[in-house]
Amino acid sequence: MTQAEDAVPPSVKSASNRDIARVFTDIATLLQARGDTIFKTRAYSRAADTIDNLQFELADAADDEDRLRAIPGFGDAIVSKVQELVRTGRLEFFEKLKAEMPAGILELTQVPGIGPKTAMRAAEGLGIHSREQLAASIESGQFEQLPRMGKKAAQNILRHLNTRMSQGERIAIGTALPEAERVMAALQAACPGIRNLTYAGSLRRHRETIGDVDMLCSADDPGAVMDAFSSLTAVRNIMAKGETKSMVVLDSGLQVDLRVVPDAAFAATLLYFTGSKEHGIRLRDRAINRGLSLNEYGATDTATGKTETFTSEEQIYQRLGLPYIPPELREDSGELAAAERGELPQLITLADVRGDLHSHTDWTDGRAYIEDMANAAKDAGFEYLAVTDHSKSATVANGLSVERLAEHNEAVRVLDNKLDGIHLLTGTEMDILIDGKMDYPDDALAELDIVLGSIHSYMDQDRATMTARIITAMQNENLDIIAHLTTRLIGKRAPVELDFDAICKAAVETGTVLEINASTQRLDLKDLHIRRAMDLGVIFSIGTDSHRMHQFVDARYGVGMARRGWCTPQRVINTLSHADFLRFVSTPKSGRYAFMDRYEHQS
Ligand code: DGT
Ligand code: CA
Ligand code: CA
Ligand code: ZN
Repeated sequence: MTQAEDAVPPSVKSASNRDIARVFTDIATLLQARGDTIFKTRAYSRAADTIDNLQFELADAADDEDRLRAIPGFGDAIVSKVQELVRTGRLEFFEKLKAEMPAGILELTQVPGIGPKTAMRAAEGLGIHSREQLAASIESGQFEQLPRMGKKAAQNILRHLNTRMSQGERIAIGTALPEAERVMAALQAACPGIRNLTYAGSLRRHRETIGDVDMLCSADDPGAVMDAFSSLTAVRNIMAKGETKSMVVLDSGLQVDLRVVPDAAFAATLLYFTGSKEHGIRLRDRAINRGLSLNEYGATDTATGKTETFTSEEQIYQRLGLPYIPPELREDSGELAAAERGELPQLITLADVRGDLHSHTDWTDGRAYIEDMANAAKDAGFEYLAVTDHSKSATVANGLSVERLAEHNEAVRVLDNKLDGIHLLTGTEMDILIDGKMDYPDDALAELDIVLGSIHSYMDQDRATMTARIITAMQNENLDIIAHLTTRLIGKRAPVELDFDAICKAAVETGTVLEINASTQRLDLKDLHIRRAMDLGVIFSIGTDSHRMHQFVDARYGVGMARRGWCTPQRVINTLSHADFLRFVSTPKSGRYAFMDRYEHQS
C-alpha cells in the first residue's frame, strides 16, 4: 500500500463544524472504498450531515458530553472522535485509515461519476492516484476496461475532469465576493480615513470565477492603509508590500491586491483596473483618435501635454463621447458599438427582482421550515416566494409523493394566509423524466401556482436525446419554467450536452420560461447563454434555489449573470408585481410571451 499526499489536508487546522463534517464524510468514503458495510459507513455520513446543520459550534460543546450525546446519531464512537478533533485538531483513526488505503481515493471520488468502489479499483488495478492520472488513463482507453465502466461512462468522466481543470485556480464568485466584502469591512474599520474603498477587476464585472481580487481606495496616509491591510486577521501570506500597493493571500487561498491612489486619480484608476483588458484597450484607441492619452491619472492631451482629471467613470466615458457602460458589459463583446449607437440595454438590477421562484424547505432537502424560509425571503426584500420542493422521483432529495404534495400545498396556503409582508406560491421543482414526461400527473400539476421542471437524472444523454427530452417537457401546458437548464456545477460538473438554440426556439414557441439559477455553485443559465437567449427572444426567471435561510441573498449572483447577458427587467417574469405575476401565470402558456411583450412596451 502506498501513502502519498492527498489533495485533502492530513489534519484539520482549527476544528470548525465544517472541518469535522468533512473528516466524517471522508471516513465514510474510505470505509466504503474498503468494502465496509453500509451500516457502518452510514453512521459517519449521517453524522457529517447532522453536523453541517447544527446551530452551534461543536468546539464550544466538546467538554459537555451530555450535550454531544443529545445530538441525533451521536453515539460513543462519534462523540469521542468529535472531542479528539476539537482538542487536537486531528484524528488518529482517520490518519491510520488514510495510511492503510491507496493514495488518491478522496481526490478521485470528488469527480462526478467516480464512486468509492471505482476509485479503489482505479487505484489498485491501474495505479491511478490523481485526477491527472485518471485523465491520462481515460485518454489511453485503459480506464474504460474497468468492471461496469465502458467507453461512454469514461468519456463523461473526462468531460467533468476537463471542467475542473479548465477552471484551474480560479475561485467561484460566490466565494470571492463575500470574502472581498469582509476584507473591505475589516479594512474600513481598521483605517477609518480610507475613502472610496471598492473592488475592481473581474469581480466588479461579475465574472463567474475570479483569478484575483483587485481593490482600490484613496487616502491621505497610504502607509497606514498598507499596514492595516497586511495586518488583517484573514491574511495568510503577504506577497508584496509597497508604499501604495500590496498583495496578500487570504486563509481561503484568495489573492487580493490593494492600491491607494490620490482622490483625483481614483476614477481613472478604477476604470483601468475594472477592465476587461480588451475593453480598456478599445477605450484607449478611441481616446487616441481624439488626441488624448488615457492613463491612470486621467487623460493627457497629446498636443499640449496637459492632463485633465475626472471625478467619475461617467465623466471619462462622456469625454470619449459615450454613455456610461456598466462593468458587467465591459468585455469587448459589442458594448462600445452599442454605446455609440445609443443602444445599450437598460440592465436589470437587484431592486427590480420582486419575487423568488425557486426554494426548498425541510419537506424535501431544504434545511428550514416553510415559515422560516418565508420570513427569510421577506427579510431579503422579496414580495413573494414560490415554495418549490422536489418531486417524487428525486428520492435522494426526499421528493414528495402526490399525497405529500397535496399536504405541502395546504401548508403553504395556510402560511400564506397567516404571514404578513410576503405572499407564498405553491409549486414544485419537478424532475423531468428520462423521456421528457412529467413526474406528477397533469391534474396534480394544474393545482400548483408554479411548476419548475429540472433535469436531475440521466444527465449523460447524447445531445439529440437530451434536446428532445427537454423540448418534450416544455410542450406540457403545466410546466412553466425550465430550471438550471444545463445542470453544470461550477468547476465540478460539466453541463449536459444540448442544442441551446433549439431549446430557446422551443421555449418561445411553447411559452416556457428559462430560469437563471442564482445558486452560487450553479449560475445556470450563464452569461453567454443569457445573451444568446435574449437575442432569440426568450423570457427568464431568476431563482435562488435556496435550501437555507441565508441563501436568498444569492439573488445578486443571478442578477450579475443576467446583466452580463445584457438582460433587461422587462424580460424577467419575477420583476412583475405579485398581482401581475398572478395574471402572468393564469395566462395560458401560448399568451405569456405576448404578456411580457406588452409589459416591455408599457415601461
Ligand atoms: P482575473 O483576475 O483573471 O479574474 O481577471 P481581471 O480582469 O481581474 O484581470 P487582472 O486581475 O489581471 O487585472 C485587473 C484589471 O487590470 C484588468 O481587468 C484590466 C487591467 N489590466 C491588467 N493588465 C492590463 C494590461 O496589460 N493592459 C490593460 N489595458 N489593462 C490591464
Ligand atoms: Ca483580478
Ligand atoms: Ca490582479
Ligand atoms: Zn434542481
